[in-house]
Amino acid sequence: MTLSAESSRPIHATTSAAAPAAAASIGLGMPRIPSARNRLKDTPVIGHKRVLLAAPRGYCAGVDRAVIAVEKALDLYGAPVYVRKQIVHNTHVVSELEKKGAIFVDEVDEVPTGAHIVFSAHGVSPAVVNAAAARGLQAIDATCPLVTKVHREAVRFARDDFQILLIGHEGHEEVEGTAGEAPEHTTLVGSPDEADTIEVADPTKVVWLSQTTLSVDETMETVRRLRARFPLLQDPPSDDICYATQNRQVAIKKVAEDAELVIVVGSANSSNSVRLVEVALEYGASAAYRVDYASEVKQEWLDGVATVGVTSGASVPEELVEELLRDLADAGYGDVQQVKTAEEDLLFSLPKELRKDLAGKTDARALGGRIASND
Ligand code: 2E5
Ligand code: F3S
Repeated sequence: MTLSAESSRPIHATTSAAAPAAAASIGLGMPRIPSARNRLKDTPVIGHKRVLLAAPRGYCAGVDRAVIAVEKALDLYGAPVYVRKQIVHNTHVVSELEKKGAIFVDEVDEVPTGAHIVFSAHGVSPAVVNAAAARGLQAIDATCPLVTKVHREAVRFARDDFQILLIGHEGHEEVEGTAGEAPEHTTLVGSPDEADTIEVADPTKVVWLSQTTLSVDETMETVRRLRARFPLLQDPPSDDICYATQNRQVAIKKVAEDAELVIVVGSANSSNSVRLVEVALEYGASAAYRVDYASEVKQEWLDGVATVGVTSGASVPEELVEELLRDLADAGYGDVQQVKTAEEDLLFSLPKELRKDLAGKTDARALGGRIASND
């Protein structure tokens, strides 16, 4: 099985050694945002009030690359630059890019002929690529390279005439893109229960692939139930659930063991963020909530809570976590201890369409450095 059977093992984005799980007090040396101060009250609890701050959290390499791709496209070509779907599933990121001149559309036929269009980090099917080309659009593909890897696996297994059991959530853009590589060969498996009922044409030629942002534990349960029915089920050549998803789940599991309340910063349509809430509840948190912004935290969530766990999804800018930490400090949770379960320092080079147009410009990302080449 390619997916780590010990689901609590941290996955490293690079070859650097594992950082031992560590809890160290860190200072909040950041300027205070003047709005909505002291919204949360410092009420007494039994015990010492503190925050356990999960690490890794927040931006992954694919999100960092996709957001910068839109910004660079705006710099290079001027506004507007069109983006198909949300570049990443985060309300704040999308609204900030809109302010800079990005226009988010649902489909390529909403984009004027000849304009630049960025494909989101979640990837697109070949049908979308072809529709953009037919319309004469200048496409910049910001699909995360780790999503592209799953697309390539789908193409290869379809060519070898396998039935692909794609574990993922119906309607999610990444699933639509991956399934669109081989629609005739793909069967979606949406949950462990569905594994008990799906039908296959030839049980000797089946492989499972997955969305990159699922719960590792739930996915392993789905695979276990598939394999009970189809013993010759093949594994993907390497983990489809990406390093960032796995690392954030490992970190929040550790935090949840000691936190009564866990707050996950992330948007409602962000699969990996929603999974962090579920994982926190499964690993011991009495309560866990997802918020887009700190202002959504309710006073009653903190009633009687000494230890608050905090993390954020892979599409969440750190400034939103900082805002939450400031609000929690107002409520008496000024002691912030970081719980670090892995180091991450992976960066992906920008989409090739941008690298070409950036050539000759002094852009550190375009010029390489320690950035991984991914195409
Ligand atoms: C591309 C995987 O977690 P989600 O898939 O819903 O997306 P996201 O935008 O919140 O996180 C980044 C991402 C992008 C994850 N594929
Ligand atoms: Fe890519 Fe994983 Fe991030 S698939 S966009 S590295 S959450």
